[in-house]
Amino acid sequence: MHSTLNRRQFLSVSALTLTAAGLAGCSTTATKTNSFIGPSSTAVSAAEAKRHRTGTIVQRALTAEPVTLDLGGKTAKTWAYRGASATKPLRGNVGDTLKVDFTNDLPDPTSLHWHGLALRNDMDGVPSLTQEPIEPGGSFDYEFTLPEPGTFWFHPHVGTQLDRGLYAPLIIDDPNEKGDYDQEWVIVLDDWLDGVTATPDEVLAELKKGMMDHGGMDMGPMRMGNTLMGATSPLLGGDAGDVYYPLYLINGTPANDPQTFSAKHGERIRLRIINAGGDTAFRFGVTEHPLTITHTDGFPVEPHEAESVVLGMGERYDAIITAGDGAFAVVAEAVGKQYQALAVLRTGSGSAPAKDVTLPQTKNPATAGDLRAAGEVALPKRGVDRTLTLELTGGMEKYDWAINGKRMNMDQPMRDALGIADGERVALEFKNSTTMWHPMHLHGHTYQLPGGGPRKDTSIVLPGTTLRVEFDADNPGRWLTHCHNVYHGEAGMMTTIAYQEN
Ligand SMILES: [Cu+2]
Repeated sequence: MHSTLNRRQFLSVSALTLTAAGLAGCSTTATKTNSFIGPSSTAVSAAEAKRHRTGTIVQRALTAEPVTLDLGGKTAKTWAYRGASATKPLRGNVGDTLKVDFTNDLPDPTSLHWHGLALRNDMDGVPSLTQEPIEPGGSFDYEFTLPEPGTFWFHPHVGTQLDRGLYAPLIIDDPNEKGDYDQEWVIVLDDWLDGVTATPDEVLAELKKGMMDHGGMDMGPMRMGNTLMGATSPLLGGDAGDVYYPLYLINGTPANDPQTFSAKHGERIRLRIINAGGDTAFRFGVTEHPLTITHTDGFPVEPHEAESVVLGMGERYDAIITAGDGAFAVVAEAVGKQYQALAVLRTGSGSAPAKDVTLPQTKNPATAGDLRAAGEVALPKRGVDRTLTLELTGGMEKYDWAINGKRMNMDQPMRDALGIADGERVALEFKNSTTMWHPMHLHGHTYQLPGGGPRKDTSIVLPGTTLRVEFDADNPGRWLTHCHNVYHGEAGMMTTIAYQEN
């Protein structure tokens, strides 16, 4: 039997739970906790009412359920969505209301998080922070205004679930944008192990047992159980990843069964590339096709030519290519891991590219630091009202990844919350004091990188470096910021940024 909470019921349950969580928290912070705006506050509905709305309702049904996949001849039991997938995105126009009737047919609680959207806080899908977990057999109606056009995606915000098949793109169109291209392909990159070598929960348990520091090894990546030792990359400033994956996928298919994209010679193709991986940065490119990068994390940038581009987990890049004559390899190299995902671009005759085809290495791949925000999305110049320093701490030995030395406990997500006030310009300083890179993600906002850099919601922070970004506090609520390495996040590298009550 399905239990359904309508919006009003869930809001009251949610309010009670948050109060209880605040009281149960450390007594010295209980007062502070209660002075933050909650997801059901009038400030949240007031912010929603101010969003541009078309009046169109896009209604979809989505079910999370156990499935069996054929991955290039390997059978994998996993969890996925009925109603959306890498090749079947959710899609709407900016200003439309997206209504998703979501059912949980998984054996575990779950939620839907809409990655990158500055949406209303009570629809952000973070259990015990913005809503109750959706129990097995339960359902939940997500309903919110699509706030910005661009390439987004969604996944659960519970445990390691996103490293199963639980993800799909959410594409938001701007009907007024004159897209100068003939075709559009959504390209979802993923590292895969679920149901092949282990479940993500088993991997996390293994990682939590701890291991030796695997930096400084120079014999290349070495598998030990489900962990990967010695996977390093100069591009990532050291350790590339912790986890051994037997497969790398483009749109759900591995390199031995590649998807073929068909086009006509000379057509301009917009690629919307999404890294949905759990522990892998990808270097993406198309052989013999320079990329013109036009967007990152949904927001336009000044067009930038590149041979390839690096995406951390959670990042998106849009790029235009002009299709050549023949058959070409669409490659996503698992950075530092010596494997790659593959698809084929075909416009004419010619043999399919070999599985071990490599991207040219004549130029450094593009990263966010090479890009500049398009003028219309640059933040207006103003002084910073508040600076929050988030020191990224922890390591492989104890698997104690944290922010400011504090590991998030999702039973008490407000315990160490950092306060901000509505209307402030906030600087976030991600100071990486670990020996590994982290793709840091902020919910509910899109910050700007320094020096006129791009607007983004997920950024690679290299070891030993500090990345300072700025955003305008214009979306009241309680928002996570965390490492999008799902194992680091789950180990505790998360914190909450919360709007104070006026
Ligand atoms: Cu991390």
